[in-house]
Amino acid sequence: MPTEKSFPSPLHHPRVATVIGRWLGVAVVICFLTGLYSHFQQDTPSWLPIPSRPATLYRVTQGLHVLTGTVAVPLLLAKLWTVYPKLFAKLPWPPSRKAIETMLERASILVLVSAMALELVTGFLNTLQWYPWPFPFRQTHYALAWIIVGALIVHIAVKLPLIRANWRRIAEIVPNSLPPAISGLTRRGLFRTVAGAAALVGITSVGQSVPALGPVAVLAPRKPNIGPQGLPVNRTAEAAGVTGIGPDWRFTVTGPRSLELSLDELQQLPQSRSALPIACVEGWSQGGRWEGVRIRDLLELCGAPAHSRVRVVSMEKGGFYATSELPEQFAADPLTLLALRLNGSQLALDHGFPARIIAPNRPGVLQTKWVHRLEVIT
Ligand SMILES: Nc1nc2c(c(=O)[nH]1)N[C@H]1C(S)=C(S)[C@@H](COP(=O)(O)O)O[C@H]1N2
Ligand SMILES: [Mo]
Repeated sequence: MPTEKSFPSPLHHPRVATVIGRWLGVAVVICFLTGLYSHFQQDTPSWLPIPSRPATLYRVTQGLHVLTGTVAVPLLLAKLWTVYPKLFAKLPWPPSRKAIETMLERASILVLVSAMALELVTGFLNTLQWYPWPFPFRQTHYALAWIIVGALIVHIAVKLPLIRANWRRIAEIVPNSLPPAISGLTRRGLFRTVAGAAALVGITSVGQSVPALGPVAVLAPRKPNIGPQGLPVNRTAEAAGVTGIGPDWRFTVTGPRSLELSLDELQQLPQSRSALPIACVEGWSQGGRWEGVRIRDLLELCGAPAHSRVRVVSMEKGGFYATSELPEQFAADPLTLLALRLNGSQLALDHGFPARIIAPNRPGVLQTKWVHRLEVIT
């Protein structure tokens, strides 16, 4: 049975754990905060009015969320490698207060590590649009995030003396009795390797939301410029069971004065332009030039107050995304459109023909496609 002493490499040192832990900590905090923001966009508490500007904020926060989550994978592996000899440390015997404390601490680390591993794996599979589990992804991912934060606070509190003692650089002592094969990699060498690995996975995946890095995005599941009209499709019309429209198709707005408009009539209304991204929760984003009718113009046409909430209804039957709601600040924003055109031509069926919602600072899941009804909620 190995003991802690069976792993003599000086890289299993609290200084190494502290440095890599700091990097991981930064990634986890950014990932947590941007994740909270994304969750609240989709499940908005009444006390939190989310602003509709800056228009590209969600694109940035979600890009950062997926980027920091991805970079956390090599950082977590490196951190675990640094500390794994601790698994073989002998428990103080006979059972004393110290032994119980050690057991409790190990239990909290078990919770932390397993929750983090599960969080990163489910998040990564989500970027692949693969949901091979029976539980709802978002709620589970959200609950795990709080477990991680709780366990992390306990972990940092317990380790605080060690973290403080190793916060600053201390001379590296390489015991000269070690064979060169073990003492070969210095701390600095290890830090460079880990930072390099993290940077590499980051740079080769962030291109799914940063077009300039698209060409090197070999790890990105999506190329943001590939798809009809230069925009990826998350759910095709076929998958959503939407087949297009006939001549009798009417767009309706239910409100104080309800409206019924043919596609022709929608096209005759004053058209506005918005340059806005689709920023998918699954990690890709891409800008588009949209043209269509402002939601606030439609509100005015149907005699609704300028600050009304609007329920958006798709022709898609069932499914999580068949309806959405525009809170009043989004409905009132002049950039929010019932879009009919994308990048200079009529919307492709897969992008929501004949009409879809496009609004600033919102997750892609709320940019409802194949819209045929708006309901004013006052
Ligand atoms: N009706 C409906 N609208 C929808 C969806 C859907 O499945 N059904 N998918 C959403 C998601 S998850 C995203 S990211 C965007 C993608 O839009 P695009 O396919 O035009 O790029 O559409 C959103 N609108
Ligand atoms: Mo999405």
